[in-house]
Amino acid sequence: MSILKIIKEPDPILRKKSQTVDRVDENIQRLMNDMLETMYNAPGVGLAAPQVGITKRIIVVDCARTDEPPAPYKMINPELIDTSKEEIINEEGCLSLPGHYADVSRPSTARVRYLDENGNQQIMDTEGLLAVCIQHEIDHINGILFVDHLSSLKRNMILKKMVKAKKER
Ligand code: GNR
Ligand code: NI
Repeated sequence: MSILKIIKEPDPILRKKSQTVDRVDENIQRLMNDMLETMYNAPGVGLAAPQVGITKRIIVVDCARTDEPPAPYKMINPELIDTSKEEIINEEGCLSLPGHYADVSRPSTARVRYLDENGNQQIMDTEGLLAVCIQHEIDHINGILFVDHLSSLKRNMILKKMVKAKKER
């Protein structure tokens, strides 16, 4: 396993729409294991393939609390097939926008369909932080960042700070 480099804003890769995976092979399985290791090392509760420079529709999440056993999920071609009308507001952060946090409103429950690491279709009903996190990761594979859900004033303030931070690194 290896820890991958996490791409930060501004980088055009983060704005690309990721490609559907048509075959789940050993390379995809290795990538997902590396993504989980990279996510735990960061640390974070989710990671999408474009954040490590690979524009494929792959996400990993683990939203277990620290007092619970690990609950990693590897999801290929994840799709939201149903979301609640009711929304919840959660403070979000992103490993590609380090140091920036803001309240985001999203559907409070989501039904997600995906392929697991063996290429088998799964359907999972999610709520709470897991539902939020999966929606945040599916946004990434569509080239969307959590700041896109904010007012343009708040979004531009964060994006400008990221441009300035890049010049200083
Ligand atoms: O680590 C993360 N925490 C988080 C908190 C609230 C909502 C979403 C997230 S995902 C984020 C890691 C990340 O950037 N994933 O793409
Ligand atoms: Ni993110």
